[in-house]
Amino acid sequence: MTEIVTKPRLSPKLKTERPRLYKVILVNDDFTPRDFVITVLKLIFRMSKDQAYTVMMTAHRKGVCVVAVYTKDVAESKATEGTDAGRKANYPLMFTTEPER
Ligand code: TYC
Repeated sequence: MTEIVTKPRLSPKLKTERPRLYKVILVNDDFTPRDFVITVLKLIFRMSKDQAYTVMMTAHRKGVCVVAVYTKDVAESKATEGTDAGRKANYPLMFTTEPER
């Protein structure tokens, strides 16, 4: 009978890596009213009126704006919540997610 010999791992992984973080990105469109975008940012992303205005205007001028950074699950559910809020009101408002670095 042949004996099975397993080699011990030479360099065991000692550290637990931090989970990769994901950006939530607000995408501009030509139809969603500015005030509606601000309301969604305040409700879902807990932003102040001023923060929400700045983020909305950045997306409006540049096409996109990073809203916040979360773990994958949280980023995806917040992006879906924001996009759904727009859809319910018949606006094409869109949030996407993207891994950091
Ligand atoms: N561009 C829209 C308007 O002029 C406002 C807007 C800003 C919509 C940011 C979406 O992500 C957005 N009514």
